[in-house]
Amino acid sequence: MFKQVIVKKISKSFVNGLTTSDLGKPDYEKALEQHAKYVEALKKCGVEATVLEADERFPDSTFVEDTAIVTEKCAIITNPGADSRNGEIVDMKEVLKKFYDTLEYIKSPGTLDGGDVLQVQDHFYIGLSDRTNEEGAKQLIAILEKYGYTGTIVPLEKFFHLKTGIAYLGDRDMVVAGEFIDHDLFKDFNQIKIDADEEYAANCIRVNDYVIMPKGYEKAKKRIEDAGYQTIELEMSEFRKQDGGLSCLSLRF
Ligand code: CIR
Repeated sequence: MFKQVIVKKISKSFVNGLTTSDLGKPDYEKALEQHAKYVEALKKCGVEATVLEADERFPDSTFVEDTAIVTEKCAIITNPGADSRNGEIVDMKEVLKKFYDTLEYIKSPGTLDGGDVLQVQDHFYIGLSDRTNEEGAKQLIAILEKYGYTGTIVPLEKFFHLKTGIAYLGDRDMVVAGEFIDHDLFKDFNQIKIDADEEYAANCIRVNDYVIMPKGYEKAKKRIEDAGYQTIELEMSEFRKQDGGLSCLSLRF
């Protein structure tokens, strides 16, 4: 059960954030609207939302997921791999101090983005990407082990972040796309497979009684619903333009 989420409002500078996509510049007003609906959807799932003010210094700072790993037993401040995003952790540290007695830290030369970390009960999968290096992943596993958790490193082939292509829904149900379909590490889960033309839908989140997923991916929606989940669909077009998915917009704990 998640009780809390942390989200951060979009800054006007958001439109100048990092991206590898060729989908064009986001529309700030539209993004604001989509973000408001995202927060509304989370509240519908029964969580309390801490909504942080926008920070113009950091265009990508609405993607709070990359700045921390939050669990039942501990919170870890990451060391984001993109230089322009690294300073985002300074404020997140202060916010998380309100929820956790102690904080752990990923330290240089280790780098790690929260988007590369997938929790499956007491086990964590950590993707090695352009943002997360082996040193960062190893530091994270060492920290998690102090709290009784375990971790596995997953080298990525194509995906931007690990969770760009995979989501854990609970009860051994795993949404998988691209390189994660029939991947050795995930083959023993009940795989809900996402077709190549709907890959963006693999980044969805289970929040209590609902799976929140991007709008417009009918095959993915049906497969998730056929697996027994109630879905909430959200328009994500403006975040997609900035390489952002649904999970990136919140910390859930
Ligand atoms: C970035 O490049 O860092 C942002 N434009 C997108 C971050 C997306 N975060 C995530 O997938 N966890």
